[in-house]
Amino acid sequence: MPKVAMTPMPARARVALTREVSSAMERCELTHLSRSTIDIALARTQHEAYEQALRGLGCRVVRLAEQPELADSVFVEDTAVVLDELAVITRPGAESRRAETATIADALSALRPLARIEAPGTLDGGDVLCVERKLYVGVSGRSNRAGIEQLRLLLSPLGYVVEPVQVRGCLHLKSAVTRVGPTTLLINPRWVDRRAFTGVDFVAVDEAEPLGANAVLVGQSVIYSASNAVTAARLRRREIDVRTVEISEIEKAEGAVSCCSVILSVAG
Ligand code: CIR
Repeated sequence: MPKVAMTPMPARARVALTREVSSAMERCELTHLSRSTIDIALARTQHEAYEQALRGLGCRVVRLAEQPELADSVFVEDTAVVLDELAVITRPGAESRRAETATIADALSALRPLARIEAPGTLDGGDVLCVERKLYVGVSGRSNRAGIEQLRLLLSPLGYVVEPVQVRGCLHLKSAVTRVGPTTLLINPRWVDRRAFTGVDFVAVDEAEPLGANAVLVGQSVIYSASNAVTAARLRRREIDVRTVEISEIEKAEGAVSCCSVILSVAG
C-alpha cells in the first residue's frame, strides 16, 4: 500500500465572550416587562454560574470588564454576529446600547475580520439565528429591514442565506426560537410562525412557559434557564443534555441565556 501523507486538522477551541453585569443594570431597557428590583450581587453570582456552565461545556470564557455606565452591557449577544469568516459589529436598535459595541469590536478584532452595520440600519444579535449556512433574522422592534439588508450584502458573498422573519409579541427572534440541536429548534409558536423555517424539526415550549424558547447550544448540550422546568423536561425526553442555570435577575432585565455570551471557534 502506498503511504498517504495525512495533514492533521488544526485543533479548534471554543471561546465564549461575556461581560460583567453592570452596576447600573436596574436602569436597563424594558419593552415587554415591567420594572422590578434587580439584586445586582445576585445577578453577578448567577452570571458567574452561567460562565461556569459554559466552561463545563468546554468553552474558554473571556470576560470583558464591567461597563458601569451601560446598563444592558452584560447582554453581549446583541453587539456582534460572529461567523467563522467574519464578525459583524451590530448597530443595536436601542440607542442606549450603541456604545456597547466599541469594546466588543476591540475584543473581536484579533479573532476575525470585522464588518459593521451602519445607520440607518439597526440589528441586534438576539435577532440572528444561524442554522447551518442560513441566518434567520428577526424583523423586530430592534432590527430593521435596512440592517438586515446590510447583513445580507455582507454575508451572501460568503455563501450564507439571510432570511428575514417577522416576530410578534417578544423582544427578539431568539426570544421566540433557538437551536437545541444541529437542526432542531425550540420554539414558542405564538411569537414566530414555524412555517418560516425549513429543513428543521421543532420542540415547542410549554404554554405556561412562554419565555422558555431561549437556549444556548454548545456542542451537543444546551444551557437553559431553570425557570422553565416543564419545557426542560420536554427537552430531556428528546434526549437533549440540558444544563439548567438560575438567571432570575437577568430575566428581570428582559434577558435570557443566549444574550449573555458570544460563542466562537478559534484555533486551539
Ligand atoms: C434590552 O432590552 O436590550 C435588554 N434589557 C435585554 C436584551 C436581551 N438580549 C437578548 O435577548 N439578546
